[in-house]
Amino acid sequence: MFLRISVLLFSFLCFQTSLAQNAAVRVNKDRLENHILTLATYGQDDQGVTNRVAYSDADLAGRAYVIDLMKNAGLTVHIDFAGNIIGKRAGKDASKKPIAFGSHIDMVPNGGNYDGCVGSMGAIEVIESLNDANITTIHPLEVIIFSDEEGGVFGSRAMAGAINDTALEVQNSTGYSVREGVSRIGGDPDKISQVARTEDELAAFLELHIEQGGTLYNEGVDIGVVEGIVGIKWWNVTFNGFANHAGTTPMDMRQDALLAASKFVIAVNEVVLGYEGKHVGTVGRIMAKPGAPNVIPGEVILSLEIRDLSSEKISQLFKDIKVRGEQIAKEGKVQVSFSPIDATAKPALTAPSIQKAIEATAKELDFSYKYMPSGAGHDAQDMALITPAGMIFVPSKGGISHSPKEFTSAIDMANGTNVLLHTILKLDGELN
Ligand code: HGY
Ligand code: MN
Ligand code: MN
Repeated sequence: MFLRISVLLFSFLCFQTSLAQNAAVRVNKDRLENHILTLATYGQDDQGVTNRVAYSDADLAGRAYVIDLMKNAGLTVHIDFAGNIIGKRAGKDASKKPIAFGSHIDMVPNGGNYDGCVGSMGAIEVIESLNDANITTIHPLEVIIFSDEEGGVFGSRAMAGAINDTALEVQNSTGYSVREGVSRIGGDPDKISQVARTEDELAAFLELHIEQGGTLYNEGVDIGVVEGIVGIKWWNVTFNGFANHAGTTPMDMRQDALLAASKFVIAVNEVVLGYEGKHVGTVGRIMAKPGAPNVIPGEVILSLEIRDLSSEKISQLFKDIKVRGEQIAKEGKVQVSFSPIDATAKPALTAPSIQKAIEATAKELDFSYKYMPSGAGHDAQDMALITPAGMIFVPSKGGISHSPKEFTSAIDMANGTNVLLHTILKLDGELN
């Protein structure tokens, strides 16, 4: 009897001690910053600006660095058919579903070193901090570095089973199509459908990310608890006119595709501003053919992007924009056509239970926090289709992002990573 009570008491004390040890663990700020700064050297030019668009040589080199970091942290690493890098760490109970977390390391052209990288290096830092503190979680853990996030959350969409063949033909600024790019990074475009994970495969997904807006930075708030992530739709809009001699064709006889396209750019802005709400619409790319000073442009292809938390709102805005485009084309004696680009991210809400876990963690760690939506797209929005998902935001200086001027301080990155670490530990104790 005495022996049994002693054993019980001993186990209870061990449990309390391990809880106290878990509560005390903190990430290594300097190591995290060092990894961020080293990752930034992959694709860096002489001016110190990094270009690491998905599928570029720089992306390949950056991914190799990240794989090394993951292996050195003791993860068992593999690349799935979509090119996602997945690192696994066993838990105490192999029958439990893994808790997954991660982000992306690819960039937009001329992007910044923090978008995606903070969540990726933060995820690896969580593993290293657990290693340092000798903590084994109950659930297995998975670090996921998603492929080609900036080309329409490709890797996470594949994991959510939302990729069609047309998505493989989308080209990015490297000139590679997704099909070619996926092969370059160790995936297999013909087996993408096998990457899809079922709804009961993961216990949860968490993503740490810079806010990419100025709210946290301007208000001096440490942590953003993300409530939902906007949907994003892209189209190619093509104006076809008639390429003709710019010196001999009178002004009233032209079918100038670029003139019509220019009016369209303004119309997009007017339609978007005509509705109340936080939706946005952008023409971010334009190409005029044949592209010579002495030829009236015969064809213009431009991009159209619309974002909102509501799919209905996106459809309504597109409908109005299309009507305006057709009017402009008619007046300019040109044709217009709209073709969707298969890079759609659906609007997604994060799981309230995970929002609460992030909030409770921020409070325990004594950080100020704020609930907020995300105007940027993220891998978490597709992961939300297959598992309860949550996002942690940290401040981004001046709200600048998709720019080499993007910056998040080492302390803010460490704060967010500590919230990520302790939210994982909290969920590890709470989830089945
Ligand atoms: O474009 C976006 O919103 C994201 O940064 N991929
Ligand atoms: Mn981005
Ligand atoms: Mn990102």
